Amino acid sequence: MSTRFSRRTFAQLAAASALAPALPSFAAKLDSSQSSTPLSFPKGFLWGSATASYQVEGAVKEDGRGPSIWDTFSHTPGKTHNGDTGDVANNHYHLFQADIALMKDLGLKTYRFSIGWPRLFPTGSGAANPRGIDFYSRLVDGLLAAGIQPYCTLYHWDLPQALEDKGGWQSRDTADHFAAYAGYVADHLSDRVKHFMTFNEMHSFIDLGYGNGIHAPGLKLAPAALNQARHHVVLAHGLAVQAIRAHAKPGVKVGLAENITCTVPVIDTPEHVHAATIAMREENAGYLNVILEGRYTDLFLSRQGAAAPKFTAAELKTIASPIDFVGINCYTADFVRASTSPAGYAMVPYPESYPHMLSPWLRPGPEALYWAPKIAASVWNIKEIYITENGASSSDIPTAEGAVYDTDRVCYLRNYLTQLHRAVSEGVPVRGYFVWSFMDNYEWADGYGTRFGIHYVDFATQKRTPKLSAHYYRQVIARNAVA
Ligand code: PNW
Repeated sequence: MSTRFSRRTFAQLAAASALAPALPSFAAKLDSSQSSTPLSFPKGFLWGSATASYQVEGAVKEDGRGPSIWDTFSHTPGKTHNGDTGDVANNHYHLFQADIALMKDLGLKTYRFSIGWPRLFPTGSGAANPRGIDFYSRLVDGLLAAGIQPYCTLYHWDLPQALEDKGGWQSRDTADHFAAYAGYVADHLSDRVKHFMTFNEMHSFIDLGYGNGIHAPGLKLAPAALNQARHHVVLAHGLAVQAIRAHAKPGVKVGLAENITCTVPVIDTPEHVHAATIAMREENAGYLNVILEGRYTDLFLSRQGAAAPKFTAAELKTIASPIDFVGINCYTADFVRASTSPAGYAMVPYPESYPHMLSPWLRPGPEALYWAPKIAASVWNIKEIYITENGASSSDIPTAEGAVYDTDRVCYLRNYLTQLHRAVSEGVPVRGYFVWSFMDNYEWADGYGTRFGIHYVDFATQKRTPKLSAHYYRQVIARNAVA
């Protein structure tokens, strides 16, 4: 018999100790009609959910839409799981009214969607296709009628193929075309949409699409070319911010949604917290830091060496055009420790035994939702933050009755929201949270095999079913508290 664990029950142990008399009264205090003390969020906290155009819309050849790099990439043999494409996806293009009804039923306060650039400009520039904006206009009207605030992303990875054919993000011209497209959207939607995000996850689509080639357009650029493409994207962001301001109705807010490196001190001590603070700037130097500070850090430039991007002072000024809010997409924690190296910090690799969700890269680190917004707000003096994505992939096998008990996703969300609550209670200016995703959808190169939704989608019938996590999130929204 193990010496560490006694076979005696807790009750026997308690009875043999001074605890015994206290037990009945302790039990009596538990009131099963009530939940625990609520971890409440401030009044008006925006509970939302997010999707992206190519991941849910389908209807890729309808109403004059031009092809995007994801149409090309997904139709190239061997690039995606099972050869899955977004041709049909969730057929949200046709089912959006029913999806809005489902959002309303859940109690969503806000919905983050993205606009498919090739619907509006089939070849990326030139004459607009009016049927393109018409779809998003109807989507926005439907959301507003349901009492749901639209948060609109302009670029969630579906670059018009015609622009890629001319160099894509390797070409400076693409930045100008993006700004023209952004201005057009502001012209047509800013009477009803009050929050625009230029890009979703520059870091992901540059590194995965142009760096290691596992996403569209599937290129593996050398470091100098990769840095230049990245520079064109941050420049496109700045130009688009200016174009939106020039075309939008007053009061419209502009920001972006970036999967920053979410630095978390390995231990909550001043030296490691300091290291995580330095790392926040340096690990995000090519993206959020240059956008918010208007300069590439010395360490970034020296780390890139001869491969550093070529830029002008005027470009840096454009890149740093003031924005109103920052969206943080947060899935994992990036652990940081203090170091005596010149950088002053070191990233801590994940041990092999670290658990992950269905996606191997998705290793839960709930403290990221405490530290990342807190450190970002202090480093860059940000006044308005949204968690524009947070969520998890789960195996999501329906029971015979069709229920999906995604308890792992519920635990993930509860743990992250508890940490977010901690940040908000300390006054970190997080104004809203968007769970990724509202429903299972086309998970890029992982196709339909990887599910992130809080609604289960049967892709053969397009039936949507709330998972346990949707019921959970409904409680969070209704109580405005961690449930
Ligand atoms: C984000 N990684 O992508 C995107 O914004 C969504 O479109 C996507 O569906 C969601 O997260 C879930 O993956 C990421 O490898 C893709 O670290 C890959 C990574 C991170 C984010």
